[in-house]
Amino acid sequence: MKAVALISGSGSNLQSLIDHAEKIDLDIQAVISNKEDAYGIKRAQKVNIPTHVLIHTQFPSREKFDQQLSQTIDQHSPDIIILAGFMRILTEEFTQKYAGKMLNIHPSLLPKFQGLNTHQRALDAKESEHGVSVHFVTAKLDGGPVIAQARVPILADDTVESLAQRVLIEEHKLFPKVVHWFTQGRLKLIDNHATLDGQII
Ligand code: NHR
Ligand code: GAR
Repeated sequence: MKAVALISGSGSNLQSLIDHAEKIDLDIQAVISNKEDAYGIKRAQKVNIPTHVLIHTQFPSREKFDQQLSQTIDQHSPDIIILAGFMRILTEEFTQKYAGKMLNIHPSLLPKFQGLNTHQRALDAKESEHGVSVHFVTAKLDGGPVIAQARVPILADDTVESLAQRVLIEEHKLFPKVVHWFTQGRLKLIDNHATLDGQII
């Protein structure tokens, strides 16, 4: 299945998808970054995946940025759009255009800690566990239907870095698994519910 991945940073989740691509029937046609120094661009180049850099600050509005993003995505006619550490909020128009075809990985146990700085906020809230969620992207920021989660303990001496590292290990396992459900046609967004094999998750 043809995919386009959107990134903003290191791209370790992108790397995990690249590493699993063949066995999950994923054909990553292009990687798009809104940051020109994102290390994920290099990861894509190493395996000859075409890359595009669209720097959001060079656009007069979110709408214009998203229009260019959409045009760039459509050049590759993907069946799935994967947000792998993509850090720009998308307009309602954009999310509606790709409804049911766009997945995001978010580093918290949604609905807890939507938005940014999730690891710091989980530590500040003295949570005993934390984790990662994969969800369908809708206009509602980090509010689209959750598909799957993985949990990790929070340890007494955790820092943002140690906790983020523990969560990332789970991210790298969970995302390919969920993407595989999608490429197999098992995972669908129906009436704003995530469904697996026709059952609401
Ligand atoms: N867009 C929509 N409409 N819906 C979602 O669910 C989205 C989305 C865009 C990105 C990822 C999300 C995350 O997993 C995501 C989900 C960026 C921000 C943010 O505040 C928040 C959540 C997410 C991504 N971005 C700032 C902005 O002004 C910029 C922050 C920065 O550049 O560091 O866009 O966490
Ligand atoms: C990951 O933890 C991902 O869940 C998170 O950023 C990190 C990206 O790492 N995503 C967000 O916060 C989305 N706003 P990576 O670039 O190494 O995959």
